[in-house]
Amino acid sequence: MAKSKKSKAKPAGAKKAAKPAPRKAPAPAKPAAKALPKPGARPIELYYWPTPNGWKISIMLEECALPYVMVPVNIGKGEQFEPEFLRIAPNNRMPAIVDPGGPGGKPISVFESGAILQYLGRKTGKFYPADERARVAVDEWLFWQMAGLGPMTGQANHFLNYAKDGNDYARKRYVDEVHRLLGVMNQRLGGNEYLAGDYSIADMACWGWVIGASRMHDIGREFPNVKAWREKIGKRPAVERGFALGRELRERQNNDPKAQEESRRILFGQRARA
Ligand SMILES: N[C@@H](CCC(=O)N[C@@H](CS)C(=O)NCC(=O)O)C(=O)O
Repeated sequence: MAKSKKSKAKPAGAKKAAKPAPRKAPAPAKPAAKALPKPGARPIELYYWPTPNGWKISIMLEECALPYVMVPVNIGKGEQFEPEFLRIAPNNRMPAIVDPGGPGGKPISVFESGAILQYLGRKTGKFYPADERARVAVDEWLFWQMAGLGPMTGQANHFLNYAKDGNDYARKRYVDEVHRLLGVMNQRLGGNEYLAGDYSIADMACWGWVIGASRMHDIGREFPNVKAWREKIGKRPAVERGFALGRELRERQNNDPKAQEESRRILFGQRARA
């Protein structure tokens, strides 16, 4: 990929950090055996902030031992609106990736975490079976997460933590829906070790959101199969590394009340920008 193209793909906000921050393996997890890049191959750029949607991709990259660099997109500062980021992720949401070695050996950018997981699964042949029946099962649970568990847990979190006052109906609606979804998952995991056959991108997609949902419901008591699954997956070294990626960025922001206030102003009440 030409140099100028690469810099085009980078959000301007990330320029403050001069270069993409290289991926750092967190201390407790064992380093991954990196897949050897082809001579001259460039790492995948991961546009990222440490949230459940971001973790899906850092976990998949770690699981596949793909070389990558993380480019922070500080969504609390509005870096998701930088024109250069919007060029690769027009929905002003992270995660997104740029793979310099895309189809035909040419760069490709991908936004939407489900599409990224499927792309990486097809690229590597890992965690996304080629057999059509097995793939349909993975897609079912992946889309279940994308359309259900993720958005509903996100809304429940909003009404529990950011917009409590006067919103009893909304809070109950979303917290109940998360409860229903956890019940569906618990049922599924009753007879299955993972959501769709072997450990797959569907499990990776759901895991971070189950961490969030576990703060809303007592999953140990009500959904023991979900809890056992969450813990088993959480112990995978690649999951530990993917989950830890950029944690310090978020902690820095969480410890700064001014940054918190600014972040709410940017994240809430968004409307179309002409
Ligand atoms: N459907 C998208 C959702 C991504 C998403 O909601 N990302 C959030 C962080 S978890 C974000 O970038 N928010 C920025 C904003 O709200 O402006 C995906 O799965 O990739």
